Amino acid sequence: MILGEVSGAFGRRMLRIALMARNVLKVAPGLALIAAGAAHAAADRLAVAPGGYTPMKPTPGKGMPVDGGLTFQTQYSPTGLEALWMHDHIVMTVLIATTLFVLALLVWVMVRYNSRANPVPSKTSHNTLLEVIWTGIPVLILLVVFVPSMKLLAHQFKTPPKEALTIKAIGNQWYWTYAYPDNGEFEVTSNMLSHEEAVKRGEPPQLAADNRMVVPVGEPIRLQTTGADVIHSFAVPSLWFKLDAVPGRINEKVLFVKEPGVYYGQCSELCGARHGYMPIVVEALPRPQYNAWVMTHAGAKIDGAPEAPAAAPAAAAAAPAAEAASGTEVAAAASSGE
Ligand SMILES: [Cu+2]
Repeated sequence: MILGEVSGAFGRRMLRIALMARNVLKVAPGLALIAAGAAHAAADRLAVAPGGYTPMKPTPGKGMPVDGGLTFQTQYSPTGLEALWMHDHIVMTVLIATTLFVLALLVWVMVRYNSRANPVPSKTSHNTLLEVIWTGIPVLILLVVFVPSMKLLAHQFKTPPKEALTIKAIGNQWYWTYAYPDNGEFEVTSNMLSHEEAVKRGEPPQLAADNRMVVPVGEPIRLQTTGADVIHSFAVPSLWFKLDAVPGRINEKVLFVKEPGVYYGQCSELCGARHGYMPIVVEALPRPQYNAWVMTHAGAKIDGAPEAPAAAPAAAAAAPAAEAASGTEVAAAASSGE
């Protein structure tokens, strides 16, 4: 009897182990695919597109304000889409419904209880049920707004992953500099284009800059901001990004651009006489094109150190571009890898 129970339990355990093993085997090809995908992504990250870099032409109406625009710009980042959804579906719904309800109550009171229609007013001063309702419903409305807004806040300030590319935006009176510590520490100075020059290049006047902040598309970027003199603010409406650039400290937030394009913004903290003339231009490019742009700078490196061991095959492809741009490190890595 006891032996039978023991062997029954043993049998069940063996069956469970067998099932687990089957599940592991089922998952294994998936894991292999994920690993292959990761390796592919790592190789992509180091690929360099041939043909160097030509500034991308902006798409009219994309990443920039439009004439007669009433609401937010179309969003091109995950947090932007989430925020826009919250604005359109939650905040606006609550706002419109509340406004209409209060308007209806006002109209009802004015028509039904004016002195002509209701010459003898009621002396009622308390109604427990009504008071519970008009306290309870606003509390529920606040909860409905609170939950998604806290979620959005948390998503906006999520810590960037360890392998994220770091870019630093530095506000100066009155221009921006962009530093690329993971790409060989070069810096780009970005000044506003004159009205004529912007029009000539097919860009929106007062928003166009001579040098853009070029970023890779479809990956989280650790964007840090700081100020060189006074407080500035790095803001790009279509990417749902606004972060103060404060002297003596670094602020940090994830920038994620969902599709290639040119996105315009402006300094958004009153910073002095030419505050209105320090636009921000973010150009998001696929990795190989981004890497090609990186390689046009002296001393450029394709990526930070963590990727170095896997760099050989992609770096070999990168070598011609690297030599052209005198980026010796990648070329050296390529020749040592052969
Ligand atoms: Cu400023």
